[in-house]
Parts: sequence; structure tokens; C-alpha cells
Amino acid sequence: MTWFRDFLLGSPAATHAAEMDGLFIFITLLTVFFFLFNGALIFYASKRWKRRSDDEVTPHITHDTRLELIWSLIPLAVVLLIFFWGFKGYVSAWVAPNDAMEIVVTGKKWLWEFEYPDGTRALNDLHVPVNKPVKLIMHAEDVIHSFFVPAFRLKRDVLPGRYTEMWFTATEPGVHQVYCTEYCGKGHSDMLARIYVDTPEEYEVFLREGDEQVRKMPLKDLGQLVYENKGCATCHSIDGTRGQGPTFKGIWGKTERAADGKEFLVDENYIRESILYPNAVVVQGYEPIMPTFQGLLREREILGMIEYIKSLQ
Ligand code: HEC
Ligand SMILES: [Cu+2]
Repeated sequence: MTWFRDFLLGSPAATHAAEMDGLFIFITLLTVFFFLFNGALIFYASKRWKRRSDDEVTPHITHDTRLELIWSLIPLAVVLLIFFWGFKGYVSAWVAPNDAMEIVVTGKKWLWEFEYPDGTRALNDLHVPVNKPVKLIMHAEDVIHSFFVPAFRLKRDVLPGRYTEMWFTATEPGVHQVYCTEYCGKGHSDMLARIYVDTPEEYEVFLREGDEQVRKMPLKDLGQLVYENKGCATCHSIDGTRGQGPTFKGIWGKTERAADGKEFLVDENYIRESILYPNAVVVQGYEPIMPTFQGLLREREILGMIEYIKSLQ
């Protein structure tokens, strides 16, 4: 049966996912069974009781208690089974154990921000230890988003002005895709995040030093990775086209004009300032909508971004 589940849903990667899959597959097969069974009955009846001549009269049948009991009680039992099965899964999926590690999730146009118990913050890449219950406390800064992890079979709306929760225990080390599933504007389909399920050792290293990419990659490649994974790409292009923000292509070393008419030079310090204090200088012709990345990018990632922009001539 696992091939059937994997075909329909992908393999489950968190504790209660398997239980949900059981119910899902049960309902799917039940539906298929009744589709065929009812179809066959209709087909049989249409042949068996077909009117064969013009003067044939239909017998006057009013009631059959035995039949009525059968088609009431069997579906009732099936529906009750689905209800209790689903209710049990629902409770275990939404009530987190007390010892769960808590991570605060903030959704905003168009990225996901994660804050760990020790104050570490991360963008779009969520690292969690394997086999440990993790509880996400989620809220949005602007509009409604929705946090969906197909491999965990979990999805929950993320709302401004209210907290929603989700919890899971990841069972296998690996990487899982997260989608935003509430249409939230132009960058909605780019609002992607990844959950990295780490071994306990990997997780310790991540909290201490950031992930391996940040520590070891050449600066320019790291900058490209930041560009793709940390939300810059939703607003800035690298091919010269205008997006929500100015393109990165060819801006290095140029003199640009700010909204207040002052001129400025695009150099290392300007790029750094744009990332940490985006509203300090607003480029002419653009809205001041860029969020600050203060505390969200490590020093090395900012350096990488500078090298990357330099390389886009
Ligand atoms: C929500 C959209 C948005 C996101 C996400 C975003 N920016 Fe911006 N960015 C803008 C806008 C709009 C401007 C122009 C207005 C301003 O200067 O604040 C801008 C300006 C800039 C500038 C100055 C460009 C110039 O031509 O002078 C740099 C550099 C920059 N952003 C870097 C980044 C980096 C690096 C990231 C990702 C870590 C990022 N931005 C993410 C919208 C965004
Ligand atoms: Cu969204």
C-alpha cells in the first residue's frame, strides 16, 4: 500500500502524517468502492426492470423496512468511524506536547522569518532537530498567508493580529518544501521556505555558526544564494527588468538619484545600508516597501550580496 500512498501524497516525514494518510486512503478507497458499487447497481436495475412493452404496469411498491435499515445503518457506521478516526487525528495534530520547542514564525510579503528560543533568526530556511517535537507560533505582519508543509501533511493560516499554532515531530533527516497557500499578492508563488531536519549535532552547529553554506561558500556564490533564498528575487531582478524594486544589473558604481533629489553612489556602504536600513535612502521612482533585513542576514551574507551585485555588470 505504501506505493499507493507515495503516489498520491509523497512519503510522510512527521509523526502524525502517517495516521492522516491512513484515513485519507481509507476515504479514497471507500469512495472508489461506492462509485463502482452504485454504478453497478444502477446498471443492473436499468436492465432488470426495463419496461419491455407498452402495456406493462409498474408494481406498486411502498416500503421495505429491511432494505431501509441496511442502507441507513451501514453508512451510519462508516460515517461514525470516519468521524472518530478524524477527530483523534485532529486532536493529536493540533495539541502540542508540553515539552515542544517553540519557534516563532512571521509571514510577510513575501518571505518567512523564523525566530528560535535562543534568539537566532533565520529567513526562509527553518532548521529543526530530528525526533523532537517542534511547535510553531505563527503570525503575519501584513496580510493573510498560509503555512503548508506537504511532507508533514500540515497547513495552517497565518494571520495578522492573531497567533496560530502548528506542531510536528520530524522523523527523518532531510529537506522539505514549504509553500504559502493563501494568495497574498504579486510575490505569492515565490513565498517558499524549506525545513531542514537536522541530526542533533548538525542542529547545534547551525545554532552556533549558521549553516554550512554561510560558513564555507565563496562570497559571490553565497550572495547569489541569499538573492534566491531570502526573498530579494521577489522584488529585484538581475536581468535589467524593473520589479517592485530596482534591478541589480549594472547598478554597481553608478550614481543614482534618491526620492528627495539627492545623488548618491552605489558602493559597499550604500548596499549595506540599503539592506539594513532600506528607508534611509529611497531610490527615486520606487515605493519604500523594502523590509529591513537587520538581524536576519549574517555579516558574511551581506558581504556575499555586495560581491554578487558587483558581479552583475
Ligand atoms: C518587498 C520587496 C523587496 C524585497 C523583498 C527586497 N527589496 Fe531591496 N528594494 C526594494 C525597493 C522598492 C527598493 C527601492 C526603494 C528603496 O530604496 O527603498 C529597494 C532597494 C534596494 C537596493 C538599492 C538599489 C538601488 O538601485 O539603489 C538594494 C541594494 C537592495 N534593495 C537590496 C536588497 C536585498 C539584498 C534584498 C534581499 C536580502 C532585498 N533588497 C529585498 C524592494 C525590496
Ligand atoms: Cu503569502
